[in-house]
Amino acid sequence: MSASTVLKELGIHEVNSGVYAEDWIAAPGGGELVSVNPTTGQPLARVLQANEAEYEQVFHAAQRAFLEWRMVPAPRRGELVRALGDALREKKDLLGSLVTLEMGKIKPEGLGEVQEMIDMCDFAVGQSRMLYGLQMHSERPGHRMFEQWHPLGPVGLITSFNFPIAVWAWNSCLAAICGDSVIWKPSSQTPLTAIAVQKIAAQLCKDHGVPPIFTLCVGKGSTVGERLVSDRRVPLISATASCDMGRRVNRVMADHLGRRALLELGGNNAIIVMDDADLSLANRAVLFGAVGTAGQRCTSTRRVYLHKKIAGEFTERLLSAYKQIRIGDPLEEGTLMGPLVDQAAVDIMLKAIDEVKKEGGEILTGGKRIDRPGYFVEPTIAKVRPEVKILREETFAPLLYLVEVDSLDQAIEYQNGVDQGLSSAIFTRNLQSAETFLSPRGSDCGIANVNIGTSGAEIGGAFGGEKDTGGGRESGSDSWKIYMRRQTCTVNYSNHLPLAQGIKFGD
Ligand code: UN1
Repeated sequence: MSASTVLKELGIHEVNSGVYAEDWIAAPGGGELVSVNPTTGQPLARVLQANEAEYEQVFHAAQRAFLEWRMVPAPRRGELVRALGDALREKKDLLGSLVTLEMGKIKPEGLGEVQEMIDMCDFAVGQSRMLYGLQMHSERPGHRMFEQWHPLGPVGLITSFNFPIAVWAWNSCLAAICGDSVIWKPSSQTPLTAIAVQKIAAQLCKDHGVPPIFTLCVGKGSTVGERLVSDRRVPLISATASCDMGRRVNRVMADHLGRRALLELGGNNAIIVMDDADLSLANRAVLFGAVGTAGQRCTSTRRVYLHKKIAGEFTERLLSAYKQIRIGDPLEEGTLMGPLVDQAAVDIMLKAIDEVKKEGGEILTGGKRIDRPGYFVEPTIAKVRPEVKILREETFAPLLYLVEVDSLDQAIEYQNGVDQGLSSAIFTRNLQSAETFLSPRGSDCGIANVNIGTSGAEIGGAFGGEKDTGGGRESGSDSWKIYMRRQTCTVNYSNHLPLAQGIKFGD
């Protein structure tokens, strides 16, 4: 299918409104944005962004929708999300292709992204009947005590280019069943994918006769982003971004007590390969973790700690696997790695490679930009000493560092010795090593895996990380709770007024 067919089928025109309040705003006044195909460097289409006044319109629409939606029973809210899942199933191929066109990940990963949305819909439909609160036994006779969960309000959602729509689904599906509305500010690198999803979601609300709980506000970070983050009427900001951007969000929100920030920031993830590991498994995991999505996942593998006994053999195997990587048009079958998202991403990678060299690292393969249109780079492996500074930074690119270690303890120390704490993995056949890695003195990350890589997490678990990764948790497990407010209630059905803690007061 050609690019123009994909765009046409998803309702994308040459110029598009990027702002949806109760309906599409015809000609938003916040300036034009050009969406570029990173494979060719050529424009795909243009988008008109929101200005401050249009942000206000979006906020009010989301607020009005919330006031109505919060009174709809949660299982009925789930029906909307079920229909969303059905619509996504129908459009899976088109949306997957658009993700590939606009962001540059290979088509199977584009399809995987849409599948992640579909899975999230299924999960949320079930969850809509399981917004459980606990019941406690009151210490007072004739009293009942329990907690209940109420909808929170309009949720501000800031998403990143690398998972332009899956992260929308993680948040929006749960927000919807929890009775919230959503104000979505997508990445300026992937506005078309956002518009395509918004069209589907908005139409569903209309078809189901429910308030327009999904809104969209494409705009500059300096106008819409700042406004959303500093808007105290928005009780929750869920942001996937860099650590620097997360720090900014936290600083601004610190002035507004009670507002919540759900942050999913930089990863800098590591894999430990022990001397008893299945090297073929470990190799495949490192390959997918480092080269998949051209190294542009938060969960991408950046560092590998190799036990010295297998370091040589593992490195040989990995280098020969890197020779097989087919780089090219991500829509073409058989391609394993597409382009980086833009020129800035290429520059950042090349700068990091310079840094590696300056610090005495050895480039084992790659290291250069590829001479063709678009933003292609060579997947790169560098052998470095454990103390080099660049190991502490997350470079959002296919740049992998190999480090030799003497023992499990040393590997864990190095792995944990960075500021970020998203995903981690160990390859070993030794139960003690595996369990030590998972124990309180093991990995300090939000995700810790044994014999699988750092990336490609399922939606059923809570997703997120510790330290500079921001501490937020999204998608599965009990992540729904952040989209609701907890209320503890005590009901007295007796004729007496006993006080807690046995206090006697005036009788
Ligand atoms: C991200 O890169 O922001 O675990 C999310 C994974 C995906 C999600 C990554 N399920 O790689």
